[in-house]
Amino acid sequence: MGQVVQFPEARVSSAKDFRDAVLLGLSQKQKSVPSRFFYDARGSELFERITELPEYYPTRTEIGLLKSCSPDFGRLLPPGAVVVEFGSGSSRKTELLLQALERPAAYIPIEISAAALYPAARRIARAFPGLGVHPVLGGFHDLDRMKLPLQDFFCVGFFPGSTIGNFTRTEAVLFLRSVRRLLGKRAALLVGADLQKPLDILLPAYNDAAGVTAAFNLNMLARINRELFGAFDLAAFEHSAIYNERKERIEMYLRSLCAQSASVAGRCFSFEAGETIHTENSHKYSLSGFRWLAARGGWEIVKSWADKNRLFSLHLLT
Ligand code: AVI
Repeated sequence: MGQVVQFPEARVSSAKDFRDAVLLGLSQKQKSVPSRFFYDARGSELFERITELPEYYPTRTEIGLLKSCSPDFGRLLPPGAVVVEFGSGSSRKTELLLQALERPAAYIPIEISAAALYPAARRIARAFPGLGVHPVLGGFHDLDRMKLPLQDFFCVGFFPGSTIGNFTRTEAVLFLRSVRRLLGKRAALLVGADLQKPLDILLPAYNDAAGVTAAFNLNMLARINRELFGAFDLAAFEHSAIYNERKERIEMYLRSLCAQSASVAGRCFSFEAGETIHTENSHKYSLSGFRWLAARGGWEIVKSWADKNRLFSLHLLT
């Protein structure tokens, strides 16, 4: 069995971060709550269910791509690399990358949820004897504060799932620059990015017939009720997901079905009928749009892959 050795913990998102972000977001003209707060235990469970929905093509398409491209990874990336995964969650896709590489030296999963991080790290260590596994508890916001002893290794960053699409373009550029700083010059980065496509495929992926995405979105209010002494009436809000053509992204909202008010952590917020809380952006890239983004983030594309239906893309950057 590979060895699990923990690095010192990075800062973990606290109850105060959640409270401050919710109170600030609900005080704006366009009310909002950052999408990173979707993923409490219930939200993570609902997201796992989303990935299995017939309408939600990204996960299965990306897994298919990771399998079909694996000979390329083995050819393009050097032996003995250290794999650093950002937001590793259950590390399910990582196994495909680790299998494709020649004698990877170590795996460093970086993840905000301890409940996801440590069991996944143990599973990978069991599956890859001889691999050093070093879990780091922390979020994307902590990258600039992190120091990893990577100078002697070629590093392969891994950021699958099109999570980069949940950042605005500015945030995505800053993220790519932070990854470059963390991994150094001798590094590659494998990123999954969802592609632009006809709306009859895209919209159902965020408005599924079984209502799992709606439950995932509404869980944000349930989480506020549970953790911040919130008093949202969940039945008085509905899920909405639209495509913003100009910004090339899905936008998710919670729409108030009537004029109402709700208290959160002792503060009262009013809603007009039809007023929305913005909860998520999910940007969809063209191949050239992603190349532009990578360049601004300090990376160059070595190779890009897409499935035959051009639903999803993987990019190897250096
Ligand atoms: C995690 N992220 C890439 C998902 C997406 O497609 O943007 C989150 C999601 N939101 C609704 N469905 C899935």
